[in-house]
Amino acid sequence: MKTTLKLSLLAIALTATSCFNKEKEPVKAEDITVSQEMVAELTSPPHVPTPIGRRKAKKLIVNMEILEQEGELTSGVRYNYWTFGGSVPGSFIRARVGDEIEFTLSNHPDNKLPHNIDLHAVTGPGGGAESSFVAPGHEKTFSFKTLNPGLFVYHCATAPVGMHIANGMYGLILVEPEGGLEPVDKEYYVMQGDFYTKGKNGERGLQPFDMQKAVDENADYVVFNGSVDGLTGDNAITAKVGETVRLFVGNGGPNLVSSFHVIGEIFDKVYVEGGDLINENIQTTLIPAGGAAIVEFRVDVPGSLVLVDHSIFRAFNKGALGILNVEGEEDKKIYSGEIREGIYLPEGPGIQNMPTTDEVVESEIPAKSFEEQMKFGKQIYMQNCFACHQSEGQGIPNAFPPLANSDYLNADVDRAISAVVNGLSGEITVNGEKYNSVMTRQMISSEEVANVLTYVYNSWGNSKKVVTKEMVDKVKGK
Ligand code: HEC
Ligand SMILES: [Cu+2]
Repeated sequence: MKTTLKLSLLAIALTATSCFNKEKEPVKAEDITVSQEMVAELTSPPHVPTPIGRRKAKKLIVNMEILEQEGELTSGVRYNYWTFGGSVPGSFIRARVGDEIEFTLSNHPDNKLPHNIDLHAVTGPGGGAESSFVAPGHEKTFSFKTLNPGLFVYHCATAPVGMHIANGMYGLILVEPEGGLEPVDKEYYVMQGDFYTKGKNGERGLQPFDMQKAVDENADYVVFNGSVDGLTGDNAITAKVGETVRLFVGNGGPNLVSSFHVIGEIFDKVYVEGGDLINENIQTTLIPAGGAAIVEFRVDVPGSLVLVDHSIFRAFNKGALGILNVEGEEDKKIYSGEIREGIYLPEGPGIQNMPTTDEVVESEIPAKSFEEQMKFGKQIYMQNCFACHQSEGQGIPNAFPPLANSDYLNADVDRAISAVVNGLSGEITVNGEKYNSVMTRQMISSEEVANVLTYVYNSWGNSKKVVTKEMVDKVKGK
C-alpha cells in the first residue's frame, strides 16, 4: 500500500517536472560529460570503496594488477590462485553512471600466463576482453563509459575460460545511479566461487586444479571470498544492533548458482540480479554464476548470523559459510531465546575444528578379538590419520612420512605409541628420507591408539605387532 502510494506520487511529480521544466529531463548516460579525472579506490574483500554520493561523473582511472600466487584454500590445503589485485574475489571497483573508465590491466612479470578482463558493466566487444589480452610483463589500457547502473561481475576470459575463473579470476564492479545509493551503516563485499582440486575436500598439500571435476561440475569446495575461512574467524564481518547492512554479493562460479541466504535474517530489500528491480522481505535469493545481487537488512538482535549457500551440503561440507557478528543489546520482543555463538559448527573435514579440550573420552566398547581390533583400527585410521598418511599408508613426499613398510615404525613400538599420544616433531628419518615437521598429538583413547596401531602394524608390509591398551597406558604413564 505505502509503496503504491509513493509510486503514484512519484509518477505525478515526474509528469509535472517533465511538463513544466523541459530542460531538467534526465540526461542519457552516454550524454553525461566528464571534466575532471580521479584514480579509483580499489578494495579487497570484504571491504568496499567509499560511496560515490553526489559526485559528478568523472574520468576514472582504474589500475588493476594480475597476480598468480599461492594461498590457503583451507587449513593445510594450498592452492595456486590467479587473482585480480591479489585477492579472491578481485579488487572491488566503485563507479557511477556516466563515468569514463580508463582501465589499465597489468600482468605481473612473475606470472606464467596471459590474461584479460571481461567486465559485465562494459558495452562493447567481449566486455573489454579483446582489448585487454595481456602477456606477463605487459600492460594494456582501454576505456569505456558506464551506461547502466547496477552491480556487475568481471572475470578473466582467456582460454580455457573456465579454468581462469575456477582459479579465482573474478570480482565485482558497482555502477551507482546518479545521486548514489541510499546511505547505510555497513557495506560488505562477498563473492561465492566453486573450486576443483585433484585431491578430495580436505586432502592436504598443494592441490592442483582438476579439469575433469570442473567439467563434471563436481566441486570439492564452494566458498565465500576465496577460501573456506574467507568469511569466518578473523575474517568474519561485523555490525551493531540497529544498523543497516548492505551486502554486495557476487557469484564467480564457474559452475554453480548460489541460493544465498542469511540464517537468522530476512532481507528487507534485494536488488534482484543487481539491477533496478527491488524485491522486499526475501528469505533466499538466487545468484546466478556470473551474476550478482545487493541485499539489505537491519540487524535487530545480537548474535552470529550465518551466510550460506542454502544448497546446504555446500555450506556445511564444502565451505560456503560466512559469519556476520552482531553486537549489542538483546531485544526479547524480537528474539527471546538464548543466543549461542558457534551454534552452526561446520561439519566438513575441510572446516572441522580440531578438538580443543585436553580430555580424551575413553571408548566404551573394547575390541574382543584381533579381527575387531583391525576393524575398529581401520575406522580410526580413516578418520584420524588418513588425511596426512594417506589411504595405503604411503604418506606424501616431503610432507608426511609413510606408515607403509616404515622402518621407523617397525623399529620401536613405544616410540610409535608416543608419536600418536604425545605428538612428534623435529627431524626423523623414515626409509632413508628425512622429515622435519610436526604431528600434533591425536585426541583418541588408549583403546583407540591400540587399535589403530595394530591396524597399521598389520597392514602394508609392516611387522605385524599387536598393540594393547596396557602398552599404550604404560607409555602414557612415563
Ligand atoms: C596432520 C597430519 C598428521 C596426522 C593427522 C597424523 N600424522 Fe602421523 N605424522 C605426521 C608427521 C608430519 C609426522 C612426522 C613428524 C616429524 O617430522 O617429526 C608423522 C609421523 C608419524 C609416525 C612416525 C613416522 C613413521 O612414518 O613411522 C607415526 C608412527 C605416525 N605418524 C602415526 C600416525 C597415526 C597412527 C595417526 C592417526 C592416529 C597419525 N600419525 C596422524 C603427520 C600426521
Ligand atoms: Cu586469466
